[in-house]
Amino acid sequence: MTPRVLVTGSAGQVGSELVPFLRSLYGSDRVVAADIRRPPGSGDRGEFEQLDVTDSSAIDRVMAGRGIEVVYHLAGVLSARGEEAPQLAWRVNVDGLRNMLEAAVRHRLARVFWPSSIAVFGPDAPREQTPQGCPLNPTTIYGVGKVAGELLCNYYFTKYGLDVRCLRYPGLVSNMAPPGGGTTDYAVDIFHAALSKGRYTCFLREGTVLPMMYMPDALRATVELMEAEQRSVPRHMGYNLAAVSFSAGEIASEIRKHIPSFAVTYAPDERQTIADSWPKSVSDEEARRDWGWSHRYDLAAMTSDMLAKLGARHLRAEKDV
Ligand code: AKB
Repeated sequence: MTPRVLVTGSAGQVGSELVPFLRSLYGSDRVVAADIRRPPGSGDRGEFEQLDVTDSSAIDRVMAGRGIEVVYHLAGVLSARGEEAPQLAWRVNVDGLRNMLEAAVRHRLARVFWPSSIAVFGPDAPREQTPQGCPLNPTTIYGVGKVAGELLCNYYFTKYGLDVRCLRYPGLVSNMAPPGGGTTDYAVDIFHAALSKGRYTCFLREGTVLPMMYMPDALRATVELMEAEQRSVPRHMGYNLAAVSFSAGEIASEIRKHIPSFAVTYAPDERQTIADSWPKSVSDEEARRDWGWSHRYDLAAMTSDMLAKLGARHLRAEKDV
């Protein structure tokens, strides 16, 4: 029998694509979406719970009421927003995770997924092909919370045998969900701007290289990790996960192959400091070895698919006005 799954942060960047993906795999009635607010127009799109993850009694109520067996705990505040509101970031990202892990033990959940990030690394980590095991000294509250969260995940595995699985996502590029408060969001904004205005002002410098991934790869990685045999997942802190690394200038040039007149200017803001503290590329050797991870989308394939999917949606929206 397919287990009953809860996805927190279901209206966020990963959640809004992971929920339909999981429903297509396991059936709509097996996947409950939860977020702090009901997203507009979601009324007829499957089971939904309004849930604040900082409220542990609310988590208990949903888990017991819905008979939850597996959780994808995605609720979180991203890096740039976290620097504006560090207390909120800690409350949601770390206290929320601890509440979820506690509830998972109480309700004897079979498995929990939690997203970590390349933000666990700081300026003293090697910038290229950052290895799985190296100093974790992040300089953002988001990164500090991700390190604390990974340690919590490992603690709950060691102390209570809770099967927590965790990926260090790179920056994610999605043609569905709008970005919200991340440092890598420029790589999504740039596509919308290219299609709607033909020009874009980027908040990072042209040469800033970051590890990135197209959302279909991220969804597949998440489900492949969660479906892997327990013996193939010896690591309960975050696995490094990689696909492609590119600079802001390189993605602009790739888009220009499709839209030759696309113009980009660069006006770095405070997010540049965050980007400068992160790796340019990470080594995901362990994920590839342990549970057979392999990415499918490079920069060219991601750009073609993004422009095709977003372009069709922009055309439809224009026709509707
Ligand atoms: C962010 O930019 O905050 C996230 C991340 C790399 O974790 N996309």
